[in-house]
Amino acid sequence: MLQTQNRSQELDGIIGRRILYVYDNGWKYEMYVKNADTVDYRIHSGMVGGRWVKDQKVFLVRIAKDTYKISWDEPTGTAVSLSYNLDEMKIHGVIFFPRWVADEPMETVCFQNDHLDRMLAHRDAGPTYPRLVVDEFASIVLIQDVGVDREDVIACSPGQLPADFLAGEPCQYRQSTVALGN
Ligand code: FER
Repeated sequence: MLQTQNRSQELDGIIGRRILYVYDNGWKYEMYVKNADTVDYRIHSGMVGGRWVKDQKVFLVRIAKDTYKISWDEPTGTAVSLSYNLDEMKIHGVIFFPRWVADEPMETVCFQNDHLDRMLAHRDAGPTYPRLVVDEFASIVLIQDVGVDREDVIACSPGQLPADFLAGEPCQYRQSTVALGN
């Protein structure tokens, strides 16, 4: 019990946050840290732009003050490890794509929750190797404290969002100089 309490206090600074960021390679991602072991996310642009996922189980740890690491393995076989420095508004991400995703990225562009069997079949069919490793820094555009366990934070595909998505939304930290854009 005490352990659970300590852990949730330790993660207070990231749980319940919506974080929007742009990788240095131009890929734009949105993460919602729903609770201590669950995320929802949406990929606005990049190799698998349009892909979105709810209730992905993850490992979430605090590394240092305002700095957290989130890691997980996707049903597609893609493995992800992300370090969030919320003070400096910077992220470093490593994405390990299996070969089949690198060859056919559009196969993963969907609301994954509705296609889990297809993703698992692809993962098992491969090919897995050689993997495509994407190692990139990202700049955080926005951090918003929206609260835990909400289903309406990530609730549609990026393509279905209104043009003024998040325009004028309050930001927990200082506003980044990176434009939200589209
Ligand atoms: C991220 C990098 C990769 C991220 C999610 C992924 C929400 C997922 C990739 C995939 O499954 O294709 O920063 O944040």
